[in-house]
Amino acid sequence: METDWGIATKENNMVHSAAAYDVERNRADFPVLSRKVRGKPLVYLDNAATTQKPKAVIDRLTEYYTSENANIHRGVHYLSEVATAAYEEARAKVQRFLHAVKPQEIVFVRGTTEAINLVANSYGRLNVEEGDEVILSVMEHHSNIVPWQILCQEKGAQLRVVPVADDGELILEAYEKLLGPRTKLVAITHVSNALGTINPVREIIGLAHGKGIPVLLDGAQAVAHMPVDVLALDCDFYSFSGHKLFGPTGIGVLYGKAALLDAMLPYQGGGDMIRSVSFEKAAYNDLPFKFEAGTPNIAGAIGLGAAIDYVQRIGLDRAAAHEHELLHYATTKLCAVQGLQLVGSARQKTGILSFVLDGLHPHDVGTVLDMDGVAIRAGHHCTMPLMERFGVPATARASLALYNNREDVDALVRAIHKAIEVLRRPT
Ligand code: C6P
Repeated sequence: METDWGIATKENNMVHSAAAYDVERNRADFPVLSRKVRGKPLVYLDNAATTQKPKAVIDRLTEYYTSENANIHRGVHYLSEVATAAYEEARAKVQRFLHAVKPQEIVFVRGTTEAINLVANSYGRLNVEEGDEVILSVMEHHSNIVPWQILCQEKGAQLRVVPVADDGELILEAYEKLLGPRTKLVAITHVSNALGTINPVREIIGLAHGKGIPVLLDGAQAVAHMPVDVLALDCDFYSFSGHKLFGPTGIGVLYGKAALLDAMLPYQGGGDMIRSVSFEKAAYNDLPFKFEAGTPNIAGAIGLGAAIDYVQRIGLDRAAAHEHELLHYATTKLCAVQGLQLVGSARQKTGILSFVLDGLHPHDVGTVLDMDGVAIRAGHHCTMPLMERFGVPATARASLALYNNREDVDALVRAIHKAIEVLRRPT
């Protein structure tokens, strides 16, 4: 079953049992959630920045370094074979997770940022020329702005930007008008990290493909919160970071359609991405190795595979339903706080609650919340153009994950009341 919002529920993402969603059991899987911070129980609501890691992932990393560590694709010895098999199995897990056609379409990178830089430097350099255009939206993370800006400056091309309505939804009519004969690529976030808006990516892709334009989706804020099916979406590139999916830092994924990746030149040169080298020339390796120069983050990829196993056991569709219910609960509670304004109220949202409090700086709010063990993020969230659009320098942002519960939200609201009292107290 698929929705207009690009959310697919397929067998692969439903390997969990039909038992009721047990958030307390999920919490117990994450060791850090039982620690105290500043003498208070940790209330972790900074999941859009990075998620915590379940014991299954931590154990897999320990197991790898304890008994499997070796370099891959190179050695003739036993450990190298074991490590290579584990690394490639992780790639196959990502392929199944995203519903990609084949593992060759999965390139391991450091994270979303590197994935987008790869596309901008390789696909972009080859296909964007003077006078061409790349379409982004106002709600993009800097990682999906700056690489395109650098490319456009180098080529004499232009960025065209899809506006956002007051509720945080993209203005699709404006997007449609921007698509033109000079558009070489559309690069749009699947889910906004600062607003929580789930963009209508199926429609966005359909409109672009209608004019023969490829689409890159930034899935950094999507993959931990909904099943994603790149085949059903028919997107051309999809990127995400392992650390936002309960996996390790320093590992991420670029999905690309094989035909596009095949036609692209390497992004970086080095070991593993070549077939042969002389001082005159190099012949490049097959996909996906052509894009994986140097020793990769082997442990990271294997840890990401364990994270994927973990979320599939939980069931992303069930996690999404839980987070949606919690978002509704939190929205109602936050809206009842006097002087609090939510930024971003799209009809389709993940569990991101960006807010400002009358007369208080979000950084001060974040600092006071931290004194109560409540971890949120305050700042521009690497979306400065979006902050400008909403006329705020920054917001405070609480972001939910599959292990958050109503007690977390209650603690957040209590801490906000306290922050208001402390920060408004005359000195
Ligand atoms: N957003 C946040 O607190 P990296 O750093 O490469 O893993 O991910 C970059 C990135 C790209 N796109 C989106 C939509 C993102 O949310 C992020 C990371 C974090 O919102 C850190 S700024």
